[in-house]
Amino acid sequence: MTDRVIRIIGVPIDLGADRRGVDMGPSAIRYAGLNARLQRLGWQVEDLGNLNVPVPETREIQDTHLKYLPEIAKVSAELTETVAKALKDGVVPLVLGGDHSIGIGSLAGIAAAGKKRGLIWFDTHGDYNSPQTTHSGNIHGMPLAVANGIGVRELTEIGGPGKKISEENTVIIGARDFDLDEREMLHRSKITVFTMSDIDQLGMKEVVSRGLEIAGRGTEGIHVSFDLDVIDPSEAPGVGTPVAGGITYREAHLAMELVAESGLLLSLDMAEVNPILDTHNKTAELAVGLICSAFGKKIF
Ligand code: HAR
Ligand code: MN
Ligand code: MN
Ligand code: MN
Repeated sequence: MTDRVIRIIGVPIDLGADRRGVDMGPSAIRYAGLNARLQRLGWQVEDLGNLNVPVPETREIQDTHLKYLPEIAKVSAELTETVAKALKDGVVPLVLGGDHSIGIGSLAGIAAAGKKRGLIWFDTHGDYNSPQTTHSGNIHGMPLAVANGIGVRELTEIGGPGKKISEENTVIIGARDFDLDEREMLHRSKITVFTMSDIDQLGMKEVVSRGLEIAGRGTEGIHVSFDLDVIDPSEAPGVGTPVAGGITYREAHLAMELVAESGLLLSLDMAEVNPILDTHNKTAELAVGLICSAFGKKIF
């Protein structure tokens, strides 16, 4: 029954983002009843607690193009090992952010475990900046680029040299806010991008079906990295960087239900919950609901 074990890994990090608060994401998500709800779905849950993450007040920014690089590199390396170990142990890693720099360690951990996996990245943002293209210097705007070998070696070589994703099997869904050079780089890559406009035109069902086909083609399964800011701020106000025009509550659930139905899901990140900006833990509760949908909760 080891395939029915979910291992929760909390990463209370906000060093990758400007706005403080997403470091409290793992607490808020647990408070919303994550463990008990997964157990009710029939999963065994092992909660590892949180990785050790320094708070920004104890550190100084050294490079304004790569804020908190040494600290984020260290946390990412630890997350890489933790995720790789989970996969070797045959359990399902569920990584709770924290800002989306957690994607660096998740994807490096999957690669380090020798798994060929597709990736679906639900996000308002491309997270495909380099130290040259970033306007903010925030590393949470870079994890997908890092996983694809773009950026400084302190980040790209975590878990070993080489790309951590297969571009052909990587899909972004829900994007609506790119930096100009970031957009150019993504156009030049083989990553597939479904924007909000694509979702408007095709519908979420078709977009996710196509995404699963692309991510699942020739792979052992898929990793889903879910940035809560992909959801419209009216439904998910508690996120680090809210942007209008996002997916609805039901579209988000439908996406996760389709992921569950595909049987392809092997690991999951939930990122960017910001309890300070949330109203009565609404966004954290939504995060728990989406995790449950992804892990097989059916309405009927
Ligand atoms: N593109 C902008 C930057 O690089 C904003 C990135 C915001 N990222 C997240 N994660 N919230 O998706 O700073
Ligand atoms: Mn993101
Ligand atoms: Mn985002
Ligand atoms: Mn620019």
